[in-house]
Amino acid sequence: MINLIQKNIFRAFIGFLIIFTLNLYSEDQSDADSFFGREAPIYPLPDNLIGWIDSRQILTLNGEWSYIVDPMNNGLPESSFFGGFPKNKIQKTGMELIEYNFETASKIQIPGAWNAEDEKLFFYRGPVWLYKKFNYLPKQDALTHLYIEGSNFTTKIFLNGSIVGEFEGGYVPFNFDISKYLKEGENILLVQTDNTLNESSVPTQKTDWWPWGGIVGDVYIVETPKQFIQNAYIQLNPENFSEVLFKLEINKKSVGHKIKLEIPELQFKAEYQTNSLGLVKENIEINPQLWSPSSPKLYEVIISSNAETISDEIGFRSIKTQGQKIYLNDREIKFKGIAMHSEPIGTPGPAFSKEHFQELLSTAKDLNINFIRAAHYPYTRHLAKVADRFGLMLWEEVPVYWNIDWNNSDTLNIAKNQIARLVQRDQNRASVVVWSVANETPLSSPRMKFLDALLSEIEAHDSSRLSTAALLSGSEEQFRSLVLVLALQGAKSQWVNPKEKAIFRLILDQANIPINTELAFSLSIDDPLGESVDLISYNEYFGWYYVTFFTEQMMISEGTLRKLMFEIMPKIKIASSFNKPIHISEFGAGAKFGNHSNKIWSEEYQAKLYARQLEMLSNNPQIQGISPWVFKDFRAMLRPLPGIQDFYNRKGLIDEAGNKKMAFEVLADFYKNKWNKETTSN
Ligand code: GCB
Repeated sequence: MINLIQKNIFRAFIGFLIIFTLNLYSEDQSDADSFFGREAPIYPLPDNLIGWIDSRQILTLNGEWSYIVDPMNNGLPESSFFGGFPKNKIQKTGMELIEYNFETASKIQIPGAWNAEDEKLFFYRGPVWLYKKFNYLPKQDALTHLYIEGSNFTTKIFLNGSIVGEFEGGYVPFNFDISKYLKEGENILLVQTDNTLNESSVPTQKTDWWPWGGIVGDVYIVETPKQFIQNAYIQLNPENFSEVLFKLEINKKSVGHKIKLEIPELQFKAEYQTNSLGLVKENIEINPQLWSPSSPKLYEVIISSNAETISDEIGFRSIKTQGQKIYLNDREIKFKGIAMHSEPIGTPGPAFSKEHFQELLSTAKDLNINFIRAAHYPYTRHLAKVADRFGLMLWEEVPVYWNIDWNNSDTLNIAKNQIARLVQRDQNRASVVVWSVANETPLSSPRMKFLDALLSEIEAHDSSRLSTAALLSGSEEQFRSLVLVLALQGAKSQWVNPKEKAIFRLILDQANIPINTELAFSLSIDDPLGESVDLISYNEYFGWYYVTFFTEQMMISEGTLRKLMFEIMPKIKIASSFNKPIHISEFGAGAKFGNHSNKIWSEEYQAKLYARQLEMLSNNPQIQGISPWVFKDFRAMLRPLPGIQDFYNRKGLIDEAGNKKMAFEVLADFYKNKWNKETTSN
């Protein structure tokens, strides 16, 4: 008998040796498993997004997690012969060969970016594994989901050694049904987050913000009944302010599912049943007090079925454009805004919590704003929730930034998924009045097709808000005329030195323009995307970048051109061939807090640029909104200048610690005292 066992063991060992050796030397890599890797398993995609998350049955997994950096991407089951990290082999006797250990690995706080929390990972771009142990008692007759509010940028999830799935595209929430993987007692969740960006990702490789890696939003275990309310939309009917539109969907297409809707403050209570598609669609007569910046009224809305109750605080308002004006609740309004990045005051890394956004928004309110551009990607849901309460209107955006791979259908799918998830999550936020599909995307026909597809995706979910994209505009020819306007100013100005004056005269002579000509620079925003969007948004940098471009060409010093630019700015005309309102989505200048001089990077230069810009913009009647760049200095790999930038973009009105620069007051004063007081009562 013993002999037989020994023989079998010996056979198995020889068999293993043969397979192992064959695999080592196998030429056909696509063949079964090899020493160097295995065929990648299928990673399922997330389920439909669960809405109204804050009122669900939740167990939070926020808090301390362990992490291991994996620059060679060796921990995936498909890339290592040892079975990968998800196997989570445990040391029992001290004789097991294991070259990783999550129990003794360094710890990190989740939500949070590992490149913010570990100095060694500051510039790192690649895979990092996150590990969390939790106790659980699986429920009968219920589903259990894993909900992650945002994870950058490719995320693979394993639970108790099994593959749960994968999600590509950061910043937005996603969820998986994990019921079948859960055990009673201790469970081990392992998440691989990879912040590598490539040519076809969204955003693409080059961005002027930090690619924070890791789980950057809440992580929850969510319990629902087997048949549950997937999401519900309840918003004012823009055509009739005493009516709201109510749409609800359950996870299974079953007819006759009973739903109760209550708005206690309005003494409203009604019951509905789902149709054969599992939907409820109703126009409901109520007479809500409307939400507005001066009166951000929210109502408790409760939805229930036999098995569950969900609720939210919801405001009702309308937003539209007509001709060149914007109307909130049918009253004209201007967007008195500021642009932001999602980074908290005083703490490095991404902003993700209610507290982060409360601090950011309450400081931003000192600017007398009513509007925030949340650039350039979705923030966590807490932003819009806080904005709802603070009475701030919001522009939300997806990271279709600069040059995306317009022809790549995978890229388009990532972007579509991002905008759809953002809309589905924030569709009941009164504060959200603008969806933006892109920032500074160069003209081409594949780009038009791509962006039109994103606009249609929005339309499919929500047509009640304004659509836009921050455009780049102005043809080369238009900008050539800026050279002439600068030359005219230079030829006339007393303070210009004779040598430069002579150059200006020469430029004018060559263009056949007499020195006493009155010529103002006009910029026309005519990007064809203007046809498809409600709001014509435009980023411009008069007084900052739009000077540097011309110095070499004109052989004039940058100092002279900057001074001349400030002189001509108030007369610059900005308009669009589309009969729609213009929103100046960016302008700005870099300044280091505490740096005082009359040179660039000083607070004085930034403040002066703001004064000139605001004069220019208020002289242009088609401009109905602005959101200068930017509220706070933010981390940016493109900004290395030692002593000034040190990897911060310095265009903030406050620095990273919250210190206000001089331009802060210039903008605050403009919004308070100068910009069309009559349209601010809303
Ligand atoms: C832009 C971009 C923004 C940059 C900004 C800058 O036009 O939209 O992402 O950070 O300029 O500071 O140059």
